Amino acid sequence: MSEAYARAVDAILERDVDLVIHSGDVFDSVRPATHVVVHFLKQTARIIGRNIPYYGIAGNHETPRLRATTAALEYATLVGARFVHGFEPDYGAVEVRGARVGLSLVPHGAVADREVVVTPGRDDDISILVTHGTVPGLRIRGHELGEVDLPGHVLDGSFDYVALGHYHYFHPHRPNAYYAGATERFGFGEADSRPGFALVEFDGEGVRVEHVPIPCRPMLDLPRIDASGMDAAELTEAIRERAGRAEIDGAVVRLKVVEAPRGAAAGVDREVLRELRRRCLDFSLEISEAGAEEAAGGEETAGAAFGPLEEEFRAFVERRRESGKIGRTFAERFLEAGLGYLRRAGEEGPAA
Ligand SMILES: [Mn+2]
Repeated sequence: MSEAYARAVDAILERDVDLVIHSGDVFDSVRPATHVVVHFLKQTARIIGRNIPYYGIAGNHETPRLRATTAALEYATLVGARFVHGFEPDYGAVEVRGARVGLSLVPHGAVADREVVVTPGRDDDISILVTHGTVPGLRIRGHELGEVDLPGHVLDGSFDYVALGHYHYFHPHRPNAYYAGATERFGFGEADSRPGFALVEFDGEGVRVEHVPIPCRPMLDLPRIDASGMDAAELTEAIRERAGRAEIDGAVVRLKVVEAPRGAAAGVDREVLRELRRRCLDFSLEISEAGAEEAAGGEETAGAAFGPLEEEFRAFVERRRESGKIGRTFAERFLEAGLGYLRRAGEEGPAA
């Protein structure tokens, strides 16, 4: 939860919508920090303040493991939004321009470990299913996601629209079932995503879905450098050349170097790196030495134990965040502080 949610609300209010739906993972942990909750409530209240009904469900990140724990999303009711966050499907209906819109709200907790069947309300003019998880056949970067938590029958009810949450990209599952996509990027794995939300229009015949992008800080994953046989000066030049070909100013930038001969990384010109760090909002240079990739089983292996320290630390923080053990804001600060120490240690060298 960050400024991205405020920008999403700005864009929503510019568009004169009749209803707002959040399909889950408002928060990235079961116990979000107080300032994160307060920010969410303030921005949510801007929507309610315009008399726009707001419904939502809990995603996997914010669903408590223990049923006795109250989800932070319950706070949303205090400002007039309705979020279903328990372990049962729920239903709500709202009058929109003379039409009765029925919402079947199926939080992640209701699909996680059992079979649910939901069907549209009998008197609905427009029926919408809101749920959170992985649909069958969802492919990310050519890989089919193994674990499907939204089996076909959950989605088979004859709803006019299915609002899906979980996958961070705007993505059609069926002509009337879309992942809205996330309002911000959650790391370099999503450098190519466009944060935003789905604008859904019903015209009595069918449904039209459009992606509304929202402003975000640029994130660039520069083409990796194969440093086989390069000495420190050549590697410095290759880094300078890669950075020179992209619009890096103010962006969050990552550059991976692989197969660097032993010792070449330590000899990269510090002044060049300092200049890149001045220009970028964040410049992350990830160098792995010759042989490291094979040992780690290729680049897809997140958290392999052979990468350089920076990479390993990033993977560690990312795993903690993914598992919900730490929140996004804390993870960002922790990562920033940790990388700062590592860089300073690297720049000062063992003599200092
Ligand atoms: Mn999720």
